[in-house]
Amino acid sequence: MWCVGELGVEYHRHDLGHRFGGLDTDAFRQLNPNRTIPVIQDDDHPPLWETGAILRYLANAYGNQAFWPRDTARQAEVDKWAEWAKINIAMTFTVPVFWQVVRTPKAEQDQHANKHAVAALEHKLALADAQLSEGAFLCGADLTLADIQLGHILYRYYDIDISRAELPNLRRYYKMLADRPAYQTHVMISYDELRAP
Ligand SMILES: N[C@@H](CCC(=O)N[C@@H](CS)C(=O)NCC(=O)O)C(=O)O
Repeated sequence: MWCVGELGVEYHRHDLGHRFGGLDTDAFRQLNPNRTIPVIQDDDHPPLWETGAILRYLANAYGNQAFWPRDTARQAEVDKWAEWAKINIAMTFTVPVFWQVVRTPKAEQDQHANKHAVAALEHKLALADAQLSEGAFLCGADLTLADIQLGHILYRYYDIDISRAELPNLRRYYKMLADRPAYQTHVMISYDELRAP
C-alpha cells in the first residue's frame, strides 16, 4: 500500500486476513490459491500475488524513471537492492524479531535468542547504513522501489522494545521516510492488535 500511495495510484482497498478474515472463501481462492495477502487486481488483468511481483508491476505500470529506471543496468541496480532488502531485511526482521518480540507472550520469549536475532538483522542493516552514507536513498538521490522493500520494515524496527545498534545513516533515512505522507498513511500504523496478550 505504501508503494501505491507513493505512486499516486487510485485504489479501492479490501481489508482481508487476520481479524478481517475472508481468506478461506472460494472467491478469495480464485484470486490467490495461497490464501494470503497482498493481492492486487488492476484493470482487467488477472489477479497478482507475491509482494515482489506486485511491486515490480506497480513500478513498471506507474513508476517514473527515477523510481524504476527503464535502462536495463540501472533498473537491475534498483532491483538488486529491492531483492536484497526483501530477503535479507524483511525475512530476518518479520519472523525472527517482530514475531518474537511483539507477537510472543513475554513469558515464552527467549531473550538470548531475541538478542541474537536482532544482531543478525543489524549485521545486514549495517550494509544498508553503509550504502546510505553515499546517498539520501538506497540507490541515490531519489526514492526507488528498493526503498519500499527496505523502508517498510523500519517503522516497526524503530518502534519495538529492543536495544538498537548505532546506525546513523539508517536513522537519518528513517526520519526522512517518516516525513513522507504516504509512509505515514500506510506504514506508520498501529500494530497493537498483533501484540501477544
Ligand atoms: N510470499 C508472500 C507472503 C504472503 C503472506 O505471508 N501474507 C501474510 C500477511 S503478511 C498473510 O496473508 N497471512 C495470513 C493472514 O494475515 O491471515 C508475499 O510476499 O506476498
